[in-house]
Amino acid sequence: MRFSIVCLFLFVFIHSAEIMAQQDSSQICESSCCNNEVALPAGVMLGHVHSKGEWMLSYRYMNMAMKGIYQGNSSVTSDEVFKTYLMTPESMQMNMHMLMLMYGINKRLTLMAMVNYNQNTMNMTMFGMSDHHDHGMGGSNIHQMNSQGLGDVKLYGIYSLVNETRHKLLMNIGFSIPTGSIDVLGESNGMTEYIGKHLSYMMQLGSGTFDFLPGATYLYHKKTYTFGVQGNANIHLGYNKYGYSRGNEFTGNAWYAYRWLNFLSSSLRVEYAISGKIQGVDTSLYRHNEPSANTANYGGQTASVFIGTTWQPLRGGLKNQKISAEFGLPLYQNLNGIQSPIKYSINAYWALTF
Ligand SMILES: [Cu+2]
Repeated sequence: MRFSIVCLFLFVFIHSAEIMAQQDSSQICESSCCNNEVALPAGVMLGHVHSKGEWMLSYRYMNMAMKGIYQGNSSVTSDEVFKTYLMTPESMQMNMHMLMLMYGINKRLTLMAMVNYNQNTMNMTMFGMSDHHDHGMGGSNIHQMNSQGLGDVKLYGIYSLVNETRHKLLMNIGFSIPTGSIDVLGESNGMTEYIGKHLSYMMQLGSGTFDFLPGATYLYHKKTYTFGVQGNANIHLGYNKYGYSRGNEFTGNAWYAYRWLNFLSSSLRVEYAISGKIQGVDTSLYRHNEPSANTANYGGQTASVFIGTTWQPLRGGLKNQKISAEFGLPLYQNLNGIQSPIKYSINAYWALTF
């Protein structure tokens, strides 16, 4: 008897505390519902929906720097690479500028269109001219490859399956349209091996195929923090006009974001990505030029950790805007064949809701 009274008391206590907590957050919610939740980290896309008729314009900058040479999960010397290839990678910079537009069809479904502008730079050393063999030739032994232009256009539908104060479950389905060029040629003043010829797969701006992009996000919201997990896949449908298909990718994310002040939050995120080798081959590429010209040197597994911060004013003239940034370092990399490993990543994000 005593036990059941205690139980009843506990139940009423917990239940009313829960109702109070919900009322509390719904009161804040009235003014601007979506702004009330602790923001997603800068590198997480597709983790939210909009209310009916609401628009959002956003810009995301992603930078990835690669340096050195890995075979599997450890570094190898350039001499090792020269056993098979004429050139060896030194470093690479990938810059992606993404412009996104979102629109809430109704309270469950939001559509998103995204267009990318990509800039890639790869530095390589020629066989016989690496530091090891160099006799005072200075920096002239570094050869650079560049590519830039529009990437693939992506269209998404994001559907809210569960939309409670605490728990949110979102599903997204997207398609990538091959607007990015896979015809990028070497510059006339560039490396002789690539003048007027296709640059390697990595330097091309798109996949050349239609791609299927399914994913899901789960969010656990509290007043001051959010815990989230997200999985996204990129499945390349068929082969492109040159007869190859990029390796399918899966990316998993888990993060914790904590709000210190009304307008300021920090996040810690772990990202795991796995991708396959390129299937098929671009027969115009000579695969012994350098590792990225060989389809065997693509794909693998990487795990990275990101720290981030978001500035999101809840009131005032800038309350419809959000700015966030993230810095990431690799924890683990196991790459297929010979590749340049990731050194660091930077994500920056700006959004305007209207
Ligand atoms: Cu949005």
